Amino acid sequence: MRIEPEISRALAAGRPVVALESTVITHGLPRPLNLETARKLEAAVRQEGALPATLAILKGEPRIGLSPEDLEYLALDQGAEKASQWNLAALVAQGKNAGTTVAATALLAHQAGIQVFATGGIGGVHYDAYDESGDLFALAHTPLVVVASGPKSILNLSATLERLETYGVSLAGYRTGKMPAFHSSESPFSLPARAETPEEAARIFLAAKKLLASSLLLMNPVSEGLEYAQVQAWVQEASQQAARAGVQGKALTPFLLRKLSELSGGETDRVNLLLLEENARLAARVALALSRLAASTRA
Ligand code: PSU
Ligand code: MN
Repeated sequence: MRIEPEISRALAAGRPVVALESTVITHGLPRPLNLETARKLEAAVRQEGALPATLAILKGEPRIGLSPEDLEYLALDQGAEKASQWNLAALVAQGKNAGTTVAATALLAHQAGIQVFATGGIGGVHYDAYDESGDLFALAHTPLVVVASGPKSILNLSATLERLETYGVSLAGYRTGKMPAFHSSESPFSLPARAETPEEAARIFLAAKKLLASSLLLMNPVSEGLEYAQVQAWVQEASQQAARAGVQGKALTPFLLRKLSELSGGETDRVNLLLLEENARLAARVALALSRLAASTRA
């Protein structure tokens, strides 16, 4: 893998770094909104005082941190693939370009020594039987803080929460006891813990690192979301359309996100952008808290 020099210096010095995924750039958002958003997320992390590292596979090389030119190149590549763990090795060996999902980003970020990662919403258990995102496996096996607004609203939310419990992923709501549902700030499902501050989240992660091999999934409710019942109705409609069109596998999540955008007249995209930025900011604050805690234990 290639780590940007600025990022390796920051990591070596214990300064805060936040990993950002890139499937949201290649498959999650329409062009040119994807590039604008990717730039905005990096700027938001910097504004909070941390260093952003957008991860991707470029010409077969896992890249930790992208230059502005690399970011533009990836965002414009219509043929970029979607890297999860099951195709990561082939994409690398065959020299491909790919956006990295939560699953691939978590793995590579951890290997690079990054501790905090921000995304929009995690993949999980779909309504389509036996379709479960590789994100769940990655969360179960990677010691990292993942900041997300819960599972994506297109998923079977209660099944996803149960699976997170089964896999022993540490869960905490950020200032909430109810699981956020991506476009909605609240769902009916209760979380096992909550964190009131970035410091508290950082302390939970430090305890998790000593006890477990899994991630801390910090669930951050979006500040201005959409009503839960309304989003769920759109999700049912979008899921039926996917079933009728025979959309399956890795195409399902991007298809459902586009359908929700159409059904909501663009409202879900507005909320998606907002929550991505809010999660990037919170992740930066958690990374700062982790750096401070590490410095105080060294002192
Ligand atoms: N968050 C967003 N938009 C996205 C995704 C997350 O706001 O497009 C991506 C993530 O990269 C996540 C992927 O890992 O969707 C899940 O895809 P699947 O369900 O096929 O595993
Ligand atoms: Mn899937």
